[in-house]
Amino acid sequence: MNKSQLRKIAVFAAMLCLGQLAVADDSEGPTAIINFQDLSTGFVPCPGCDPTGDLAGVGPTYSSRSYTFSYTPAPGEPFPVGFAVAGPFWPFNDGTKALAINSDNGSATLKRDDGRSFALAAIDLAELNGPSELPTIVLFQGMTASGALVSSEFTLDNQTGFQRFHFPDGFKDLLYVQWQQGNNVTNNVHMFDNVVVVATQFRPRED
Ligand SMILES: [Ca+2]
Ligand SMILES: [Ca+2]
Repeated sequence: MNKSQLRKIAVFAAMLCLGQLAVADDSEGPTAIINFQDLSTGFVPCPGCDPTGDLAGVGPTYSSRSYTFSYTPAPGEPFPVGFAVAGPFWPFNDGTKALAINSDNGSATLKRDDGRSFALAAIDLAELNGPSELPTIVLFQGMTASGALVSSEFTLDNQTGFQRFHFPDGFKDLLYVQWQQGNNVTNNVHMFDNVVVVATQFRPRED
């Protein structure tokens, strides 16, 4: 067993210990999967109804499980549109509810509500408007508590429906993660779901 493997085992053991502490402090545990299922577009399917009606604005922020996604308008965006929820009948969705940055070049920032650091483990990504002649590439950039920048880029399969992407080891001890919607000129637009986050820093019990 080499040093790198030993280091990984040590980190994993430390995370297990942290996890047990967290369960003592936080009834929801350290891991959260943010799935957007509490959102609604108000769309009711019916014969002849246009399923593209199953998309609705959410506003500039969305909060769940003590995390918040914040919308940053595209440069020069005159009337910021915020996030949208794509419902289960959206033609390019596959039966779930997902969030989208609702403007070309708009951005999302994910943070913990208490400002403490977290790890980002995985995210599901899909082409918002289905397959395209353009590639769908999403670049995630984060900053750690020590000021280091981390990034990871995922390329989607250009088929309707979600794929799960796992973040590299460096996506931990993060203060925030940001990513941008496609520009619809060189990069197709995406939506996201099932964001798996792990709280890695905890409030002392006396707080
Ligand atoms: Ca969902
Ligand atoms: Ca896909």
